[in-house]
Amino acid sequence: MDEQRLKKVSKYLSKHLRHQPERIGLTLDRNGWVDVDDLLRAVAAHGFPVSAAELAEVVANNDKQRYSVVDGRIRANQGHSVPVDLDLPPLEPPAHLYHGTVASALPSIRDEGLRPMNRHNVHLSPDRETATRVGARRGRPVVLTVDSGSMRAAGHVFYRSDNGVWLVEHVPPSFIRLP
Ligand code: HQG
Repeated sequence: MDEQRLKKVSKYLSKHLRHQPERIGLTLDRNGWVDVDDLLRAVAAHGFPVSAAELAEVVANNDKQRYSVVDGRIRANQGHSVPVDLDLPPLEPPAHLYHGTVASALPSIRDEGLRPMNRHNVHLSPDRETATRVGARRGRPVVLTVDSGSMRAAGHVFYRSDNGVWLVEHVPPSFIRLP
């Protein structure tokens, strides 16, 4: 499958496994899983046929490992806006994590800290390079350093998705180093 098709299928999957499953008649279970067969039937029925081989390739070759397949079921590893419980164990974060954003968000981040916005959690990156890529989706990237070690010590709970994205409910401004 070429890069372009890979990306297109991945975007289509993200849309329906994270945000709008009902749009193609899917119901995710409480942990975000759906049968692969049901998914393939649903996408075909809604005018976007994907073969089992293509799906396997997207899951295996996705640049961010966005999906997991276990026992014939598939889910998105992170990024949901629909209510799902990823059932991740709390994890000790490294001393610092990073968040990629853009300058226009800084005044409000300075006031209220980092908020999940439309997702369930604030997404943090383990390194600056990744955070730079995340920020660059919106314009010229600005990378914030988060004092995750101090946050943990203050009682904030961190999780890490199966594809290595760190998740936390909120980052208060006092734990953010602004540029
Ligand atoms: C900003 C992609 C104003 C925040 C990426 C970001 C990531 C605030 C935007 C994953 C704010 C939310 C998530 C505040 C946060 N005031 N703006 N208080 N708090 N923001 O897309 O972190 O490709 O929901 O800086 O790689 O950009 O989808 O979050 O700019 O891992 O797999 O509000 O999405 O992964 O945007 O990206 P998003 P994000 P996928």
